[in-house]
Amino acid sequence: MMKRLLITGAAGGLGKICREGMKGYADVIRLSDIAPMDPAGPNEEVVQCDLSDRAAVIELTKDVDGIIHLGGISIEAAFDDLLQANLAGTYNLYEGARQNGVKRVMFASSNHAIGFHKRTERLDETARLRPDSLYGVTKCYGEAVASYYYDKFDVETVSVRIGSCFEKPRDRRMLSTWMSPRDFISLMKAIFDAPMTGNLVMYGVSDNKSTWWSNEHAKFLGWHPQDNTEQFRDEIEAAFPEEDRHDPAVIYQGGMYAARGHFED
Ligand code: NAI
Ligand code: 15L
Repeated sequence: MMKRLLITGAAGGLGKICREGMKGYADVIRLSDIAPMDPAGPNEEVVQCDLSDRAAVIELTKDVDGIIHLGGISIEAAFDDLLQANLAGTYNLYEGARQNGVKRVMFASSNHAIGFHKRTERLDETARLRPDSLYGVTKCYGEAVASYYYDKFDVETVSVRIGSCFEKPRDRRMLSTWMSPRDFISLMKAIFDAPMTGNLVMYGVSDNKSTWWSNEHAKFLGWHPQDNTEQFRDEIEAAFPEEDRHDPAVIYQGGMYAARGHFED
């Protein structure tokens, strides 16, 4: 069993799911966020920390065996904000991992790293990076940092290009991109159970009938998603009008992220 697992972004949506779902997975779970969190329960440590503060992050990653890195800005935003939270934040995290000998990181990448691919394409890990937003660009950067820290320093990473991880799909697009919280947690466990991962890029998506992404190359993880969106299809199709296939938000996998103009204009 792992001694200490660090979860960044622990006050966020996925962070809360992880706090609950990973209970008992390690002797100690260290929870961190810039925002306040509920007080530590049994076998938990709570450390409030800004990922852009390098010295604090080096301290945060001490005596840690694995990291689930969820912290950062999770939507499109101004470059200067992304610069601190996602670019400096991810660099600091990997520096901490290297300096403190952390073996493996799960990096929460996003489908917005490849969001300018069309929905008619089926992608695997070899797909060309086609970010659909400044936010998506920061996820490409995170994947590149992970690659560098593996090749040069042996810090393993699984970069998971998460689709849409919420309780239920929220629109027609999410019938293809949805990942259930249950599948998210089983993937986190599979990532840290695996004897080795190297530097792996994969998609965080449930077993949806209409998926655009293939995880054939990641089968060695032994992860089998249990859920799919067919149970929600009738409800979603009744609630949202039929899509216009000429609409860029429908043409591209990133949806509105691809269709919107530049955030800073
Ligand atoms: P969220 O926005 O609910 O949580 C992110 C957390 O990071 C927040 O609690 C926030 O306070 C924290 N944070 C932001 N800046 C920080 C900083 N400078 N220092 C420390 N903590 C900071 O987002 P959510 O949905 O929980 O996503 C978690 C991760 O997964 C994010 O990296 C996001 O980009 C990624 N992701 C999530 C998807 C989803 O469907 N929920 C889809 C694709 C990627
Ligand atoms: C993401 O990367 C975001 O963090 C999340 O809020 C959703 O927008 C998701 O992608 C999505 O594409 O549905």
